[in-house]
Amino acid sequence: MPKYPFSKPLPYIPSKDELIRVVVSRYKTVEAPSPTTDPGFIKLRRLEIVRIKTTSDYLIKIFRDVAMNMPFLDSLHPFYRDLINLLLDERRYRHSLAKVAHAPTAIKAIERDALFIVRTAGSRREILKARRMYIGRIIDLIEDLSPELEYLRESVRQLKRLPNINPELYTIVVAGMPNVGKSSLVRAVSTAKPEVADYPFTTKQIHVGHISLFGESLVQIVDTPGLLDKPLTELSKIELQAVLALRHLARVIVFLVDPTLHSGYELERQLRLLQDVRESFSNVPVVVAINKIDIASKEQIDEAEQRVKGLSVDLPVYKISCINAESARSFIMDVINRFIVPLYLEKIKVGKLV
Ligand SMILES: Nc1nc2c(ncn2[C@@H]2O[C@H](COP(=O)(O)OP(=O)(O)OP(=O)(O)O)[C@@H](O)[C@H]2O)c(=O)[nH]1
Ligand SMILES: [Mg+2]
Repeated sequence: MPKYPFSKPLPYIPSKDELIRVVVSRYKTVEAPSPTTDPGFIKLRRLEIVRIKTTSDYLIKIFRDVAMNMPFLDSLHPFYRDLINLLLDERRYRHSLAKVAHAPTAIKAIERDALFIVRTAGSRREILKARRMYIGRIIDLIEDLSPELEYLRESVRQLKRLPNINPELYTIVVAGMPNVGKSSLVRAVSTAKPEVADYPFTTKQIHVGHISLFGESLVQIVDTPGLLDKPLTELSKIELQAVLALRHLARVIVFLVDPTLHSGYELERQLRLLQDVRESFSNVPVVVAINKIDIASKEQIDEAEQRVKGLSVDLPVYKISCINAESARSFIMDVINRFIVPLYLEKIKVGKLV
């Protein structure tokens, strides 16, 4: 599976010091063979021209690679745009990239000036003066780019923290208080062992399982331990925004309720979280599943169902048991048929991609 959201690996960005070191040492080691009969001055001129061109080409390639291979933020999925907004200062990122992208033009100008002096030089001294001027201006240029290079280096470090989730798949997000059965649900319904992805701003990892639909892995189910299992007001502002980025991914949210007291949370508390999630993800349909019906009493199940229905009559409510894989799967297939298949058919009808 490729690393989302980038289509190619993030480039390596050298620091200012690395660049200066490499430029100086490479400059000295470039050689330009010339006939032994040539006078020393001619040899020096030929060598100097090759050194200047080689050094410029080397730097230009580095800066072009950075400019072309750093992600173009506008083309990323809104889920990733939201997370990147929290991780980076977009304006500064764009400015840094623009400055690096412009560097090859400035290098070419320095090269042109230096080559002119070398070609018209009448003495060894003039050539050495051109060398000092060329290297001096190149180092100034690198020094001048230093804050931008540093910022891009930092950006790469941050961008590597983005979770590896495919936003092109239809996503079911699972929420509910701790211990209500979220992981059991994901395990029961997804084909392979869920993949684990780090989630920015938390020490938490999310688990992503895949579900086949029409013979293709079109659906993913995301378990969010530690994120959508406590009152959202307890999250820091930045954590909350990171969690809310999930609304760009989620086509439906499955909210699990434990009607027994096994999970250790009163119904009241679970329903408050449900309300929280519904408000925060107001553009995403929420489905409630009363879990653990294998051990819950009829009274507990009825009470939970009535209380959920009391919140909103049109909230779909299921009764399931996640330790029974059949029950979990038929529940998820129902959710998929109801909320995802119509989107898929619509997509096929208009012939566009997700
Ligand atoms: N009897 C019964 N036990 C269940 C059911 N679903 C989950 N459990 C049990 O409940 C406990 C918690 O389940 P998990 O799937 O780990 O719950 P979770 O919501 O992922 O918990 P956190 O990751 O801690 O938030 C485990 O011991 C499960 O075996 C169910 O339908 N019936
Ligand atoms: Mg879990």
